[in-house]
Amino acid sequence: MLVVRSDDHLLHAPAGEVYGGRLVEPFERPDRWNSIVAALDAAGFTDVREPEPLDADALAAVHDPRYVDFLRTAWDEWTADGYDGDMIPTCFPVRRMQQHPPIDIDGRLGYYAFAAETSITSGTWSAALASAAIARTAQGLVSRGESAAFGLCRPPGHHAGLDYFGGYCFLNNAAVAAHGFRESGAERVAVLDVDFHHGNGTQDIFYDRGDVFFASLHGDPAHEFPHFSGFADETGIGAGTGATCNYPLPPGTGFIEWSEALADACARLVEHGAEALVVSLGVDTFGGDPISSFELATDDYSEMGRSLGRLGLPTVYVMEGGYAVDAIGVNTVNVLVGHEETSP
Ligand code: 6XA
Ligand code: ZN
Repeated sequence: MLVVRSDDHLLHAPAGEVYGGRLVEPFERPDRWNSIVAALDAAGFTDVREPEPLDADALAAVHDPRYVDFLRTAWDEWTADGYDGDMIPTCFPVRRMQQHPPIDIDGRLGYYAFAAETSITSGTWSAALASAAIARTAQGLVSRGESAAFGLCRPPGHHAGLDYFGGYCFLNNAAVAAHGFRESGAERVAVLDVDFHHGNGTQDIFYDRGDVFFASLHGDPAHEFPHFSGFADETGIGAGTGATCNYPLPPGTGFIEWSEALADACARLVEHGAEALVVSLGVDTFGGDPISSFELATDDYSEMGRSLGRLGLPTVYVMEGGYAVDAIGVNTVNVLVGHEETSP
């Protein structure tokens, strides 16, 4: 399987993350990438490509252009206002407040954020753009005939919605790939999100579209981030009615129960007629993950990959979460190897 990756991820390295009332070392940090690359190298995934530059239309198709402009200029506006720390949102437009972006950058930061653990730094825009370009490049390679590709995206993307960031995500890489498949001729596309957290951003972007089916298996938002999205009764709207499918699962979920949900999600996406598949691949479902509560084991990821490969669809994997840094490489690679074992 081809791998698409870029050193530009290094440009995004916030100094801290708001967690448990403290500013701690971010869980989503550059050495995650090193762990995955080391495991890819060890497993012989040597066909590595750099991302091609992203055309502007690819972002405009899945994000509000005003939000993209905000991300592009945010750091310069922040420093022009005299600030020099990372941009951490602190004020949000909650119920019964005005829902429009103010002029000053502090206000716009809160307007476009949905969570405060995610900072914007001097290099965040460049890193996020490269990450989205990785997803688009991987999709392009698959649309041109590769059976599957892995986009080692960092920062991740599945929490980034039409016009908001949070959960370590800025641009929605999976959505860029899914829309890319549509542009390349697939009538129907599926995004399957196996990260521990609900892919609220991907759901948001495709919620009213019938051409992109979205399924997510995740920690029940009654207990887990992103708290306000990912419940089973969120099933799509308008033309997208029935094309969103959520599997909220309880803390302590192990691979047997998780696999039952996966089988159901796979049956649904086949039923939907998907001609191409984007997998939001987070491995924070691992039992040793420091911020999650599922109990998957390293070998389970091989079986997960075999199940996904059996779908026989042109597939792009995009990297999402996973924070047990020593284990995420092998867990990720196990999925890709499993996929190759069973895909036609
Ligand atoms: C914030 C937790 C963010 C989790 C982000 C993630 N306390 N998403 O892994 O997949
Ligand atoms: Zn996650």
